[in-house]
Amino acid sequence: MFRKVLVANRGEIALRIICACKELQIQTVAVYSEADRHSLHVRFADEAICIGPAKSQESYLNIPSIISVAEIADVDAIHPGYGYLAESSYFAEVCETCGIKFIGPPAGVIELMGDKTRARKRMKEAGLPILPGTSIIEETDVKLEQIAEEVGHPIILKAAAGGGGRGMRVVTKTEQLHAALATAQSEAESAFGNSAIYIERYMEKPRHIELQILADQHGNVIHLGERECTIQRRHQKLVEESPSPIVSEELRQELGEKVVQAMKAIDYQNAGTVEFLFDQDGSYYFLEMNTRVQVEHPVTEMVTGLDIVKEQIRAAFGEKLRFSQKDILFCGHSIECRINAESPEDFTPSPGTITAYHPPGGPGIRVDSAAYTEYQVTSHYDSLIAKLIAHGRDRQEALARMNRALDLFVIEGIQTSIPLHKKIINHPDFVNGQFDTSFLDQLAS
Ligand code: MV4
Repeated sequence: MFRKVLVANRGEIALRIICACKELQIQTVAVYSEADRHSLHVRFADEAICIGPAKSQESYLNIPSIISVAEIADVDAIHPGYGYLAESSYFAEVCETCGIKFIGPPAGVIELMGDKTRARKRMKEAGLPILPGTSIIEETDVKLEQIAEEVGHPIILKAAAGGGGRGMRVVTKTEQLHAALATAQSEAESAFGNSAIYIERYMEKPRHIELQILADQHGNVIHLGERECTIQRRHQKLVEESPSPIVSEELRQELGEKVVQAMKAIDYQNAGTVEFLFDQDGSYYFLEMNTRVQVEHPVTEMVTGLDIVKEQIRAAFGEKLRFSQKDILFCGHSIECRINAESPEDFTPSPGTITAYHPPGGPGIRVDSAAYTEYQVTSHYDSLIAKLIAHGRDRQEALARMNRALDLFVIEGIQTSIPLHKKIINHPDFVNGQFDTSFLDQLAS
């Protein structure tokens, strides 16, 4: 097994990766910014090295600094977590060149999935249904209107280098098309340094459901079922669960088989997530793929009993998957609430010092967090302070546990999304499992 791993991240996910390494008896090296000197990932790693100032660009995104630390500390591998460099094919390539194992898929696969139009085309060839759409379009394309008509209104403009919902624009009338395209292109250029835009048929009130997959370096691929991620606000997920209330055992098997086949077709390796949009009539379409461990991976861990981060490390080392699909059993139901430091009024970030912190525990409760009393939430980083995960024999028990855990979660000194989470999980539509992407808009009004 690897002797030493560098954790190229901060916060709860850095801690989560350190936990996995400890269980595998792997030494860890933390990297941290000047703002994170007193962080728990620094305390619990075997070694910790400062890589720059608070600004992410100069620290957690600073490839030369991170590679220097990897060389000096003599690590075998780097785990990128999520965000930051996790989906940088360039970073994965630099690691490969330096003889450091990047814990994730090969650079070429990250690059393929990072281009959302290439990913669509490749996944269609591999047998996944996709929405009607185009490859990259140009302002100067003759008969742009005709292309849009063929795709079918309403349409949505998306950034080819985007993902996760950023830089999307819905167009309902042909007359708006040219203006919308120009805006989308300039937004994509400033957000991703790439102005490429493609068109997709717009699905109204969909559900977002994703499949977790695991693949080794020997051609074996399995899926770990789905996660329901429809409850989002401004493309930030707030509540996730597994299984989805609308996925039957037959559908899970059908989706799983298709996704495993598609992943084999691209020689996928390591953990990954394939996202789908589900329509009201039950039809589903490939949306995009995330080539990293995701924030919401714990709900899958709770229902499968697997440790996805340890599996990522084992796969990256070259071990064979120790399970075949029939060994994966789904047990009970799990729900995650992402507790953010934010104002309940306008949902803006609420930085400050946590003056009291007491996380809930007890049967069926898990908290993934790097917070503590006196912890300073800074505006330099994202506002996630804890992931509260409940597990129960069924959805009803998971919900009851989540409810009491939200009641017993003490976080003082800053404002949090806990009141909003209580409102969401007690709403009749959520309790009944009947919701779509408009759920939060309706909750607010
Ligand atoms: C869409 C869509 C409707 N039609 N694509 C948002 C997240 C990103 N991964 C893709 N997103 C969407 N893509 C087509 N063709 C609607 C959304 C969308 C959404 C999806 C899932 C959950 C919440 C959402 C909120 C707004 C938009």
